[in-house]
Amino acid sequence: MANPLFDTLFAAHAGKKSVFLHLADGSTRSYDAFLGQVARFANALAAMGLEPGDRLAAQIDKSPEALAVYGACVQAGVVFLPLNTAYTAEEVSYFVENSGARVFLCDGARSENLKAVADKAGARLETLNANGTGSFFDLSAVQPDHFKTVDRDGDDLAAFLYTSGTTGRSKGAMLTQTNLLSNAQTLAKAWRFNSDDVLLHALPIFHTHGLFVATNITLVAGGSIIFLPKFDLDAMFGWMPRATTMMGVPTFYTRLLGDARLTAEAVAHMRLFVSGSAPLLAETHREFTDRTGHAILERYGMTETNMNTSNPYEGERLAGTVGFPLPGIELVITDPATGRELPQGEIGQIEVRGPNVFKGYWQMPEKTAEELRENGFFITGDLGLIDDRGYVQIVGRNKDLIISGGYNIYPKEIELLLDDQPGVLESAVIGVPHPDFGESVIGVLVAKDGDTIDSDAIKAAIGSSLARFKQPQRLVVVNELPRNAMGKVQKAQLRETYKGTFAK
Ligand code: MCA
Ligand code: AMP
Repeated sequence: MANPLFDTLFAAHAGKKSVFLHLADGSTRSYDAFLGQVARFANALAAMGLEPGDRLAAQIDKSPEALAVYGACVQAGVVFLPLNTAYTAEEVSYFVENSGARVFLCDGARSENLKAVADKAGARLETLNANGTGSFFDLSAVQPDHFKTVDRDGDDLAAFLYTSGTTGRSKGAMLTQTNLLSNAQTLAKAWRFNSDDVLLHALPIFHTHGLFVATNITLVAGGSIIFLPKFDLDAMFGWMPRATTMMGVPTFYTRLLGDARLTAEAVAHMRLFVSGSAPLLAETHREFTDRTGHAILERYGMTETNMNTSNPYEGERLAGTVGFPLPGIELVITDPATGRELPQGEIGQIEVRGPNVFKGYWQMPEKTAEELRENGFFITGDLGLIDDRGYVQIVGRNKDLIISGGYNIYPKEIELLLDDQPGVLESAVIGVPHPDFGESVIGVLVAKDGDTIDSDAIKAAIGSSLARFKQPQRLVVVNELPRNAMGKVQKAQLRETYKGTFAK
């Protein structure tokens, strides 16, 4: 037996003195030092009594140690559950409880606030701070830097990533070792990653993009990462001359384009720019090529599937498309009503099948059955077509979802909160174009008969429950919501009405 994910991504680099991480302060972390930290953390997990298959939830800032927690979970066979650092205690509480996490790692500054969350869920609370210190680090400091890797099968779970649903209730997507490993290997090959690559990494590491796509690919290739705490234009331009590749959400690209420092000379050392997590406007793609000579490579993925399609490394990277299905991954367009496959060129729902597709939603067999067909095809909820050259185009969504700056926001979750506010009869939450975030959130409210709505009071009230990035940028009060003959709220009409709200 072995542990395919750990053996390939981590153990393969044992003893290497070469740089794995370049840090913002100019220091570096070698592969060897990083793996020592991983092993000490894995020993600490075992010392706490965690067993293979147990879950560890982590709401911690981006740091080399945070990345080492991921490695330690893989080595110890523990299922890693990273959480957005913007989530409120109320939001986190659901994930920790629902996953049955035995350990919950948080930042020391938030531990007082989150103690009740851990206690309620029966999880052990430990801290890990952005500078690498904390009670979990202390536990690990006395541990040896060798750990006997726990045997795992490709079908065993490696991570849970929560993704919201149209009902407003988040679902834990169960990702196996094979899901993560197959995708990392496929992408490393497709995008020609090698040990000389230096990836400019400014994404958060609690989502698929920053953790699995960016980090796992670099680990497969044995390259190095410029590991920045967050996206910051000065840091990006400062480090760019030392990087060979960058991955980002469309907001990264529009922000780079908005800065006069983006020139062909500034990116002369780069061989590849990748974009994903949200639609990249064709206009952004073209402007970037005009300014730098680089055609951004756009790809398409999901939490449940990792990456499904990619524009070609060699060959035309077509603006407004997400390229071709990756090797080993099937993609079909089907009729949403019948599930039957549609001819090339017709718009329908996108379904995918392959080793990248997750195992199902944690303890939600009905939800899993609704989206994951018995024949292995996953219904993505995205609408698209395959053009006459085989390029996949995403034309819309069959699910009520807003993507703001690469973060997914499910209107239902916000509507449920708004509907509970004083004076509110009902609400509709929509996404409208935003020059920086791609889309931004607007809440449309209807008052109860004879009541008035205090928008400021509502904004303040929902602030403690809802992560900042999900909060409506604007609340508007209307007499009634537009409905069709069936009584369904016409969100398309609302989006049309408010589309100019954030125009440049
Ligand atoms: C921050 N804020 C936001 C967002 N981010 N508001 C709306 N949408 C956002 N995405 C708010 C904060 O709450 C704060 O509000 C203010 O903006 C400044 O916060 P700061 O942290 O300084 O923000 P920023 O540096 O401007 O961040 C914008 C960002 C960041 C760089 C675009 O959101 C980001 O790194 N996004 C990447 C997300 C990502 O990795 N997605 C991948 C998902 P206030 O001032 O009011 O307090 S994985 C996925 O989707 C699939 C699998 C795939 O295909 O990859
Ligand atoms: P998540 O559930 O956070 O993994 O978000 C996945 C969703 O992001 C997909 O279902 C798409 O709607 C969207 N997405 C990801 N990449 C792209 C892309 N390149 N173009 C358009 N939408 C994308």
